[in-house]
Amino acid sequence: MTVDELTVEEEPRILYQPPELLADRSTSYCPGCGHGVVHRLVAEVLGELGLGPRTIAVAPVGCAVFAYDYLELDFVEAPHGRAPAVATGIRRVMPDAFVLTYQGDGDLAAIGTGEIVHAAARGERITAVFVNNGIYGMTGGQMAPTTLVGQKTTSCPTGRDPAFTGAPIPMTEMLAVLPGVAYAARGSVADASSIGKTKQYLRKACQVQLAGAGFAIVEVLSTCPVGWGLTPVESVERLRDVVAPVYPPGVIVDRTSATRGG
Ligand SMILES: Cc1ncc(C[n+]2csc(CCOP(=O)(O)OP(=O)(O)O)c2C)c(N)n1
Repeated sequence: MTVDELTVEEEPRILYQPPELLADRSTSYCPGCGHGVVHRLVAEVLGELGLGPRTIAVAPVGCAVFAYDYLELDFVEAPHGRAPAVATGIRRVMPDAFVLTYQGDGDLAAIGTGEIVHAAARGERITAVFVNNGIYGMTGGQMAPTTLVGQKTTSCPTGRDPAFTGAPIPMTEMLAVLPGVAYAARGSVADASSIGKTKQYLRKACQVQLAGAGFAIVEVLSTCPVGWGLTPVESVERLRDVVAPVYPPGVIVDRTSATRGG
């Protein structure tokens, strides 16, 4: 075989391009943090649906807030827990906007419980992304309502005791019983397959808003290696083997097609 015969004449195939809505900058998230994966999925879905220019995203306090640094979207920062209330106002005065909230579990399931419950109950036409890493990441790894039984955190160093602090709250299942919730699903960043499914859930949750069908939420089980005291690899293993059995991924309710479960 001659060198000429070895020459590749075809144009190189592009296998992957970063989504246009993801900013081209280095991250300030900790190594192994799941927020970056969720950002990429949000950027991909909004880009594929052509929603970037009309999206107004709302992120509150917590590591979630840095989304405004990495997503090329218009953002409003809400006070801790208040993203669904701020999003409601935006949605009602700007009916043509696509409104997305991006909240952590300390934010959505603790200080912001009232806001998310009532936004869901009203069937607000917003798409909520709920990143559940099981602790308060930004402030040093304290217990959240989602912390697993027995899990050690900086505010329950001997492990969460349900006799003292109650059982973990399955927020998305709780919200899913409300008739205003058109779609609720739970994904995970544990592995490539879970990430692919999470993208499908996010896409559907955006389409629900476009169809005016009601409130849509996607919880994403995520990692916080620094807060959990684990390496990034140990964190995804824990997410898959310990966290996901307690919070099973899948579609929790889909009232747009009158099916439940799955
Ligand atoms: C009103 C108010 N209370 C408390 C705080 C302190 N605070 C900042 S972030 C945070 C927890 C965020 O946790 P979570 O929503 O789970 O996000 P993560 O950082 O884990 O992604 C708290 C309690 C605050 N900024 N404002």
